[in-house]
Amino acid sequence: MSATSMETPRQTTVAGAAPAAPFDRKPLTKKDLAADQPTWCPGCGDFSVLALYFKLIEKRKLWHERITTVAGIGCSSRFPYFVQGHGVHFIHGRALPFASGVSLARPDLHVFAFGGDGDAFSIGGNHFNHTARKNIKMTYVVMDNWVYGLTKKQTSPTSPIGFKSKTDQWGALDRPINPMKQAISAGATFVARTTHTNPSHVLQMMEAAMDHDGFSFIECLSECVEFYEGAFDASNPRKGGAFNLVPEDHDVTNEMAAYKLADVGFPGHFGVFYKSSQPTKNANEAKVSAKLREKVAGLKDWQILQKNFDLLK
Ligand SMILES: Cc1ncc(C[n+]2csc(CCOP(=O)(O)OP(=O)(O)O)c2C)c(N)n1
Ligand code: SF4
Ligand SMILES: [Mg+2]
Repeated sequence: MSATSMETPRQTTVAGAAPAAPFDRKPLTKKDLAADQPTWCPGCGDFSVLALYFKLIEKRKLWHERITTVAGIGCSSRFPYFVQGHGVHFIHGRALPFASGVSLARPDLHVFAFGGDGDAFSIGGNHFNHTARKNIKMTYVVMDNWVYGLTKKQTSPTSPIGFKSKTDQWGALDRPINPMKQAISAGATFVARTTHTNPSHVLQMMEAAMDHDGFSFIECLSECVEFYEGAFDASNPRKGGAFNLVPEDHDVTNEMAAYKLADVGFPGHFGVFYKSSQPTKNANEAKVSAKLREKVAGLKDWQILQKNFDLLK
């Protein structure tokens, strides 16, 4: 069979499974995927996340028509600019509503959303909660640097108390949110934590997240060397810190146990905290849609639309 994407048959994703290769075709490599020289500062943790995304695409043979890369606004959210593929650099805090639309309309591809702690938990906080509770199938990687990087050092929702920034010159006063607790309590069905300083672990978490049928969330610590240097040293063995994996006896299906794990002070644990199997909005909507289609069998899509408009008259 020809290897041109024009002739590639549309493939429906089996619930929970990563899109599989329909026929022998060379995987995309970093060379095919790198769109531009990232404009991040030298040493920024975001480089590592991008490199591992390329690795994931190559390893899992995710061709262009099988994935899309969505982000909001921020240094981390520049991500889709640097990926040669389908994607969008959207509005600050609105990556998830956009990603939800793609996910619901295109069950044949996997949506990856990337962004920062501000994008996810400040302006996008409500979208985060609702996308999680609706269990919309996608993978959301929050590159948490505990600061607003792009706008040059304001306090973010994950900045620790006492952090001195342009908005808190005498030190941050407000208690930070805990992304893991937030995700678990919002209803995310896959919740994991990793750090840019451990590349193989980042890749492992991304793969597990992608294979999950539902809303999969990863908090990836990603150091802002410009405005919060050394923030994560305590989690980096090369800087004298400790990288502790989730204990082997942790039950990932136990929500309370996951919550307890998330309560451990920094550097905490790394790995999958929580995973549960719940119906996705994608599956629920598909059922409703199939039922309604039975009632209008034989009509073309535009005729169904016209019927709906007529009802509104
Ligand atoms: C509606 C809107 N409000 C505010 C901004 C300004 N702004 C751009 S990025 C950003 C925060 C970025 O922080 P974060 O999401 O943590 O990403 P980082 O740059 O740290 O990766 C803000 C406040 C904007 N672009 N749009
Ligand atoms: S300002 Fe910080 S987050 Fe932004 S590119 Fe530079 S190091 Fe990375
Ligand atoms: Mg940030």
